[in-house]
Amino acid sequence: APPEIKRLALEQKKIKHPVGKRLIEIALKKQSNLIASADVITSAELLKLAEEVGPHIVALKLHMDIIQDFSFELIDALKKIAREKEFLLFEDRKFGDIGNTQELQFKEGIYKIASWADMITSHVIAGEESLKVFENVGVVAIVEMSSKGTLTDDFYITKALNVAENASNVMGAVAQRKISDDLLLFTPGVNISSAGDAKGQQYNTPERVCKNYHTDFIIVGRGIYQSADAAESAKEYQTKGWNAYLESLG
Ligand code: S5P
Repeated sequence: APPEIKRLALEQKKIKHPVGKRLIEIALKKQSNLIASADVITSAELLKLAEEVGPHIVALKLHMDIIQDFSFELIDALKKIAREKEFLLFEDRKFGDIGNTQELQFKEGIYKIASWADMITSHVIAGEESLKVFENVGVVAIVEMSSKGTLTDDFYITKALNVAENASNVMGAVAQRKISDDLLLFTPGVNISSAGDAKGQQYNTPERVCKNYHTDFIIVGRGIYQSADAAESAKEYQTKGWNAYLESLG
């Protein structure tokens, strides 16, 4: 597709948040709408994966609380790779408590997420004011989950999107459906070769989520980090995701 279509596609979104703008900038530059989910459990595995997938992604999604040997040396090393390979650090903490507790979980404890994360995920179940504590970070609201039997029904999703759209620090939402142009849409549960797992996860292809849901960013975990060659499969998801995204523009 011609470059002007690419520009239009992402700029049509009315994203005001600086982290959202930065993510769009990286996506256009790298021609990628891929976020790799690094659900590995050691620092060594995480750094190796970050190096391998780095050139192909716009952000690396993390669950820092599953790392057995967490340290701030890991954070420094990750930040260095993120700078060199141009991607953002996205902590998938899925906060879900009152504002005061979320603030402590965000800023304090072992991980001090506020000191290094560019983006975080949060449930919006505690209401709009509870989100105010996430300062200097792009918030991605969980409005709909990918798993079988999730409680995020249409009624919940409508209300959750309303909270997300009214909070100025929210730059996007995680969902399995089209949402408004005021938020970036992030869709996990993406896998080329699997339909799901035995623990409720449900998968769609990059084509399906881009064309049917008008997803901006696909999130891929096991499809990449469990493959024989993470760099090669990240490249494949990058190409498939970006092509599907361009085709979804019609
Ligand atoms: O609804 C959701 C929301 C998220 S953020 N469903 C999800 O699967 N996720 C996350 O995406 C999940 O926590 C995991 O880190 C990733 C999916 O991993 P995969 O291995 O199933 O691709």
